[in-house]
Amino acid sequence: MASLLLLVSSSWLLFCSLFLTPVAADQRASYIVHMDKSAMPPAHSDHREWYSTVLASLAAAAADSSGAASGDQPRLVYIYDDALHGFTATLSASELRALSRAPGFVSAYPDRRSDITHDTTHSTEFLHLSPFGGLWPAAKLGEDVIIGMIDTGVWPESASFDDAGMSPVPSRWRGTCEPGVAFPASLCNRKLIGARYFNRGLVAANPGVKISMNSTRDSIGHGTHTSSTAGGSPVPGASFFGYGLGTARGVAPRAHVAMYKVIWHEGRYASDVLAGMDAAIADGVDVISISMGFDGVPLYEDPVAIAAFAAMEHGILVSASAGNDGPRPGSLHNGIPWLLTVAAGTVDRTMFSGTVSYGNTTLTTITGLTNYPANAWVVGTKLVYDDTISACNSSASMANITTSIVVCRDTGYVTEQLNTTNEAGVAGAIFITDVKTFDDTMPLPAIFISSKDAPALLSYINSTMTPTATMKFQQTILGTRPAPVVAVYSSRGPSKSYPGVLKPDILAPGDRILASWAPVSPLGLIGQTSLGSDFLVASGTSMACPHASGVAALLRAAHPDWSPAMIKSAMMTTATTNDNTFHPITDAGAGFDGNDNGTTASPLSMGSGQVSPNSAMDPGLVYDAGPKDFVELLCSANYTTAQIAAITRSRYNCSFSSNDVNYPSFLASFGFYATRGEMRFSRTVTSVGAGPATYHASWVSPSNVAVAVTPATLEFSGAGQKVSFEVDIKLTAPTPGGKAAYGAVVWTDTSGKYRVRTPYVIL
Ligand SMILES: *[C@@H]1O[C@H](CO)[C@@H](O)[C@H](O)[C@H]1NC(C)=O
Ligand SMILES: *[C@@H]1O[C@H](CO)[C@@H](O)[C@H](O)[C@H]1NC(C)=O
Ligand SMILES: *[C@@H]1O[C@H](CO)[C@@H](O)[C@H](O)[C@H]1NC(C)=O
Ligand SMILES: *[C@@H]1O[C@H](CO)[C@@H](O)[C@H](O)[C@H]1NC(C)=O
Ligand SMILES: *[C@@H]1O[C@H](CO)[C@@H](O)[C@H](O)[C@H]1NC(C)=O
Ligand SMILES: *[C@@H]1O[C@H](CO)[C@@H](O)[C@H](O)[C@H]1NC(C)=O
Ligand SMILES: *[C@@H]1O[C@H](CO)[C@@H](O)[C@H](O)[C@H]1NC(C)=O
Ligand SMILES: *[C@@H]1O[C@H](CO)[C@@H](O)[C@H](O)[C@H]1NC(C)=O
Ligand SMILES: CC(=O)N[C@H]1CO[C@H](CO)[C@@H](O)[C@@H]1O
Repeated sequence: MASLLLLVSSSWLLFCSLFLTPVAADQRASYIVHMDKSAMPPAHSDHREWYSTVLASLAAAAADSSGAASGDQPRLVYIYDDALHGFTATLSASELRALSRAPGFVSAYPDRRSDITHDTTHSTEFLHLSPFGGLWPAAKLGEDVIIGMIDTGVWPESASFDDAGMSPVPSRWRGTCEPGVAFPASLCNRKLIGARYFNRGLVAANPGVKISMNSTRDSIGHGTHTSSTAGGSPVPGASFFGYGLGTARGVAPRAHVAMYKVIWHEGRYASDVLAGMDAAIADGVDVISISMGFDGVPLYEDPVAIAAFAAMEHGILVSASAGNDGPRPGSLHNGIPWLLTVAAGTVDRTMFSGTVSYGNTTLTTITGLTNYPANAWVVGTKLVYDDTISACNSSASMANITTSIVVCRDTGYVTEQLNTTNEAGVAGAIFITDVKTFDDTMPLPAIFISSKDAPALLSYINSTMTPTATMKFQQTILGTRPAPVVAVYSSRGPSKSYPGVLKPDILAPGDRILASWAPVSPLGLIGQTSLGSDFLVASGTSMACPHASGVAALLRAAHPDWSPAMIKSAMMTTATTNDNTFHPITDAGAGFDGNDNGTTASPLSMGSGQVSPNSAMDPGLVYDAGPKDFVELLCSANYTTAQIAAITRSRYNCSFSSNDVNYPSFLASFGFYATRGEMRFSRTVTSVGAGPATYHASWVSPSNVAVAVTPATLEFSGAGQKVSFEVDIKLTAPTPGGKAAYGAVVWTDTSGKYRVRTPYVIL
């Protein structure tokens, strides 16, 4: 159902998730209960006492009605007050019925367990972050900003959490360093300023469960990776077994980090996620980064949506991963209008390269894919290619060539073939295969070469009695073009939970990202020897999200007065839509994606484009929106009063409703195979540039779409001024193949300094 948004093959993680028996229907189960705090009877001193009293009265009422002596009481698991008003408690069916009649009750639903499945040294440079100009110096590298991570915990000894040179813990910080197993409070410092863990929901649903690491210590690695990506200190000489060697640093290297561990080897529960986010809000974080999501839940039962609404009200920007279920359209989660939804793209570094050099008088060198974890060379070694052994599926057939490099054809079972060649004990293996990424271990020196490079090698082997080759490993190649490319696995819009807003919002580096890891699980293998590493290269929207969170933290430092929506708008309207070849960003999943023609990435895969931190610092105009605007959005969605109250924590009578929130993008839905349609959007922009300015509208549209912007010129006398306009988007003819049409509306100022771009999609 939900997943950790990291793609690492199971053999690298040795990760096992326990499947625990569900609670039988007649027993108590955990429920998340929303209460209307304004309805608290005045007799109670505070909400805690009120909730306890309500629960105690339930036990009595249920015991009376069943006539049974009740030894077993309903139990409070959590009391929430910042992310939502309410609690998690273990209730029987009759207690739940009694509770639903209690004054102040809003709604209740069972706690959700989601099975955890598996679905940077260089990335800061790729984002053009530089100590000499732009957002890094303007934001003092994120000084004084606090990033709250909702994740699997942290490995506090990692060099990324060294606090040398960090400013003191801000006095407004209300968080703690909660002691636990293998995690004394002394492990927090000026970098890692908070560490808390939440598993009471997990334990309540599975009485007697043994928690393998009952503390904030990360025994998975995911949280260590995401938190060091967002706000890790610089670590010179970082690499993953020699690959990607360089200085690893977070996007906001001077920001403080606080970890809220809510994901466990033993499972993940909505009640624990809510508790972690509730605490982050209360503790005073500035940005929340959450690299996971809940699939297929409505907004009013989605813990991320509920807590993110409260976070927005507290001025906290929430950045969340889109998911790794792409390129299927509509595969995205966290498609929540009031947070930033992040898709994953590649960076300009080919991480795992090796070379094969061969020839007699003239040497040919070809580059291939490898992750063999050693700085090894296999020099001048005999090459063997033979039809009888090239399937590389029998170690016996290779018995006589153990001092040679064997050339294998990909039979569709590369992992097994690698295993077989390793078992055979050959000196090395060259695989002819067009696979583009490989996350399993390579236990022997092996390189994948493309079918394009293979014929020359094979004819060389055929041309001489003693063909030889030299293989080199740990080659990291920079300047890969094109980059970024939207990763195949990155989940696509539209959003299922709120289809009226264009999602995802933005693209950030997520593919092959090097960052700190918990050195607990074996990550590499040479022969039969398992190797650990302090760093890991991982891919997924899990890795993209903390890049965006780090940029948001830098913007928070540079513009302390901006609302979360302003920060988000600045990131979106300045995002770049071209790659490093100056052509439109392409989509590795295009072709699979019914919404795309050819290879250009659509806004449904990359949102507004690749985040561009230095431009986001000074966007010219922003689209602001606050809690009231999103309440009007909820009012337009036909939710019940209780459903809206579960998100907003107060009852609104929805006298105003609008599905047209002031969002920096547009989504018009006319239905599949629509031949015509027209939609009007109202928007208000706020000038954040210095002095007077004049902006002119322009747009980019396919031939079957007509766009009109009224007025087409906006005048601003100075910073802070707001001006409104309307955008009419009209479909004049069907889009071929029932696909989505897309384009953009752009405001350009007369000085030529600002370009404020908002994409649109017609579905
Ligand atoms: C985990 O540690 C906390 C704090 O020491 C303790 O209260 C709790 O009972 C522990 N939980 C489990 C499942 O061992
Ligand atoms: C190995 O592959 C070859 C060619 O695909 C096949 O004929 C043979 O049966 C396979 N042998 C084993 C042991 O799987
Ligand atoms: C290996 O070499 C031995 C001795 O020359 C020979 O008998 C045997 O058939 C060879 N095995 C293979 C698999 O080629
Ligand atoms: C690899 O080979 C070993 C024996 O050497 C075997 O136990 C293991 O199951 C094999 N793994 C795969 C993925 O084939
Ligand atoms: C190897 O050379 C022979 C004879 O020159 C030729 O018939 C055969 O096709 C060649 N094989 C490859 C794989 O190039
Ligand atoms: C050496 O390589 C050249 C060029 O690839 C080729 O023409 C020639 O036949 C090769 N000679 C031998 C002895 O393999
Ligand atoms: C809400 O309900 C009204 C009336 O039933 C309907 O016309 C409208 O399409 C619904 N809106 C949504 C977003 O479902
Ligand atoms: C509901 O909206 C109406 C009209 O705006 C207002 O007069 C009334 O006070 C509101 N009721 C509540 C309970 O907020
Ligand atoms: C890959 C793909 O679908 N390409 C199509 C894009 O649209 C043009 C014009 O409609 C077609 O000719 C291509 O085949």
